[in-house]
Amino acid sequence: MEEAKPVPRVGVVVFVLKGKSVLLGRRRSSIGASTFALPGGHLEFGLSLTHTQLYWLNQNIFGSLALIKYLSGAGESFEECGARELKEETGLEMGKAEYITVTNNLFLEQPKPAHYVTIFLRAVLADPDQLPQNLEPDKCDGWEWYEWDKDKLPQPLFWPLDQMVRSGFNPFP
Ligand code: 8DG
Ligand code: MG
Ligand code: MG
Repeated sequence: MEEAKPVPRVGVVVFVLKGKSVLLGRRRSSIGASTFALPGGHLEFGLSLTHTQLYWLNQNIFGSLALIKYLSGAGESFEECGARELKEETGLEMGKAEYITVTNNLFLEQPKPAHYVTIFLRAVLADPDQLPQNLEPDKCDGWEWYEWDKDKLPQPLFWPLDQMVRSGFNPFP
């Protein structure tokens, strides 16, 4: 069988802000292994229906996007994705969140090269006292708060994040 051609994917990652600090974890995943990165993951179509069923719904309920989303689970928003990934990876409940920037990253150093358009959100916690847990220990060594100061951030940072720090980017409003 012919090998499928790679396509870009969408990542959604979250600067969880607490005081002067952000939440970082050392990755175990193949992309960026052993570097410190933000919580986050892939934007999902979230489809519990087949394409045919989804098309039928769209034709028959007069294109009400809210109702189609409700019935099928399709079409995750950036904020829904960020909140879901944060919860899956750390157990934390995301509070108020907003989009801050997007980057276009090519990861060629992998046996399976990847291309990600990465959406960055900033968010606060729903409950500022809630503690992060390492819920995916196969993908991350653990989560800690690190002060946003280029001399105090842990090293090495995941390179997309490292590039942002070097460019003087600041996730705080
Ligand atoms: P999932 O199965 O839970 O959906 O995916 P994941 O295993 O949690 O995905 P991920 O690798 O953590 O995130 C998806 C991609 O987003 C990652 O491979 C590359 C891109 N990405 C960046 N910067 C960052 C970052 O700081 N943190 C994370 N987690 N991903 C990032 O470009
Ligand atoms: Mg994930
Ligand atoms: Mg992840």
